[in-house]
Amino acid sequence: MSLVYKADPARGAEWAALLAAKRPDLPFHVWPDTGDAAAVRFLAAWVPPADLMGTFPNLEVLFSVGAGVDQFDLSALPPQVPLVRMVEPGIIDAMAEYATMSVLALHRDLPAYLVQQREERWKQIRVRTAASRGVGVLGLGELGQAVLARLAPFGFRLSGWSRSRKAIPGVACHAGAAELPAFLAGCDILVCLLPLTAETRGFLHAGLFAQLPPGAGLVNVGRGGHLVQQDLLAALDSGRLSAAVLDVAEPEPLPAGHPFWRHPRILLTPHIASQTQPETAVEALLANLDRHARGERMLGLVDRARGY
Ligand code: NDP
Ligand code: OXD
Repeated sequence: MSLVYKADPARGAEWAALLAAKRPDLPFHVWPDTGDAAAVRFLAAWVPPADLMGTFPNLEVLFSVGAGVDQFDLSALPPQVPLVRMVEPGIIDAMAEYATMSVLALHRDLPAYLVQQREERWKQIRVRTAASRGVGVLGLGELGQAVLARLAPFGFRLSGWSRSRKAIPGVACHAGAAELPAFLAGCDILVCLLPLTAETRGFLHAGLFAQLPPGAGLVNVGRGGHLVQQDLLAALDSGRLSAAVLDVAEPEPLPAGHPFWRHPRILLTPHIASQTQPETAVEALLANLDRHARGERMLGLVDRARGY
């Protein structure tokens, strides 16, 4: 019975050292080394091999090394093989940091000041209080809730939106399509932390931007596929949106010359809002292997019908 890791090899070497110390009885291989493929019961991958079950005929569990699973073709996975996404404190903490940085950057007009600095212009923009600003998070899962908790001490009016109803102290929670307009109307800064599914592809589009307060800011830390790029450019041009922080794009990396690279109102980072941390990820995976061995539900088990 063995475990194969198929993602960034440098981090794979860290996984190898951690697993050798914590579970020396569990043979571990970093792709393209698989050892005896018939002995592989567990695969931790960012992108699985094309012919997954042909490659690993006795696979029992497929783990995503990331929190998202949109890179997996769920219809190609046999029903008996559970797909488990990564729920681990390293990803959650880094996302809370990045989202806080982005919300504060938009709240304190950083994109406008970066433009002014390049133009050698010394011009003050009136400082608005946090209490006068609404910050809303699309997606109230592991990451969305952690982001809201980290933002709470700043004093923004906080709100969130999800498919099923949540109750989070200090956060105005909205649920479902019927409550989306009321949620958007209160978001001076909107953070997208939805998973990318058939329902959420293209979610950040002109019709949604039109429901935000004029001059709202956008943070997309979900997936590039959530955003209709032309609609963002038009909304920035018209002033409907004031600025955007984008950590994800489609495709990644963006091609040379893409308008996002040099747009004065876009802050762009290369999908680094958060990263799986080997130390905590290996702990999370081993805890899930123990649950699996006991026949219990694993943490982060993906519901294939919902796609997340
Ligand atoms: P979760 O599955 O824990 O949470 C997803 C949330 O989105 C849930 O609240 C869910 O609602 C809500 N949701 C999903 N679909 C819909 C819908 N159609 N309508 C309304 N609400 C919906 O995911 P995580 O918080 O762990 O991660 C979210 C995403 O963040 C990942 O899928 C990934 O794409 C992205 N990510 C980005 C990273 C980066 O570095 N940029 C790093 C890690 C993740 P409900 O609670 O009702 O189910
Ligand atoms: C993830 C990511 O899904 O890094 O974990 O985007």
